[in-house]
Amino acid sequence: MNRLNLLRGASAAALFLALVSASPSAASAAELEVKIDNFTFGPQKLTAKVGDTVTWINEDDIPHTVVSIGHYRSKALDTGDKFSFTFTTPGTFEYFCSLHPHMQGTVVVETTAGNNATQ
Ligand SMILES: [Cu+2]
Repeated sequence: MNRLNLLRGASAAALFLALVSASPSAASAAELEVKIDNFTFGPQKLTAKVGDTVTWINEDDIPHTVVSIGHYRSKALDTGDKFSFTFTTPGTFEYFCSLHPHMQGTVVVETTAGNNATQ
């Protein structure tokens, strides 16, 4: 498996990801980014696949959080801070900033089976 060669040099985080990925469909896991700036998540709606990791980066000059009730909750992110979450189930995950609840975004997580061409 080529995948094992990749993982051998990777971080413990990647190894953890491989261990928690019960399904082989997570083999093409990607790293996606959402930037926080000017009280806005960008892109506001992100499409990911099961197994993908989304990292939010606060590029604003005030703290923000990333909260998806029942799924994940970041601490207050200062400027330059990051928060990552790996999506292991398909679905539509709406989130917001608990400090500024009008700041909202969505991550749509699709299954990977037969659907690898679009982003
Ligand atoms: Cu905020």
